[in-house]
Amino acid sequence: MAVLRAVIGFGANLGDRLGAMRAALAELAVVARVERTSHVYATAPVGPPQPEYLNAAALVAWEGTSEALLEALLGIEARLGRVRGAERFGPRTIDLDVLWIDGVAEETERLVVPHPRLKERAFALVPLLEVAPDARDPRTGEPYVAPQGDVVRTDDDVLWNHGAA
Ligand code: A4P
Ligand code: MG
Repeated sequence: MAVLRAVIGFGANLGDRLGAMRAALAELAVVARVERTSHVYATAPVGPPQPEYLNAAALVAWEGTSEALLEALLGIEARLGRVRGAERFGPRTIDLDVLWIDGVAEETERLVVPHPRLKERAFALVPLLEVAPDARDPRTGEPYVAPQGDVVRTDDDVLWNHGAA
């Protein structure tokens, strides 16, 4: 089975945001090899008015198909108690997205890779480039460049605390 090199995006803007992100990463580490994790970024919400987000990213090696990776992420979201609201882009306790897979461009009913709004989203691209600075758009071969956005790096890592002495 092929091993995919993938970047998973983490987002949360309700409840114990950092706790939910760390719990999601711990679950992800059970099924994938986590190779790098980013700092946690405080980001202004994009979409309807809602609380501020935390966003982060993890670079993983995934043994299996991209669809199976998505299924694993949806399972983690469900176990962590995410309730999908009616509102698109609305608030969430935990959102796990397949942001990018090395060399893969695909579009099925269930999964679009790279994430369709990746290039316009600083809150996704800034953490992605922290864990995969060499990431390129699989369609054009161009390196990604983070757009301007209201994204502030915190002292926390999604995995452990860089800030602690
Ligand atoms: N799906 C298709 N492609 C993918 C992919 N690459 N990764 C499908 C993950 N899922 C993908 O997802 C709906 C369906 O998308 C999934 O079942 C899967 O089959 P969802 O998580 O239920 O829906 P959603 O997240 O509400 O919608 P969407 O369009 O994914 O929202 P976004 O684009 O993720 O936006 N502002 C800040 N600052 N930070 C954020 O993280 N996030 C959003 C959500 C809005 N504003 C934000 C943030
Ligand atoms: Mg999502």
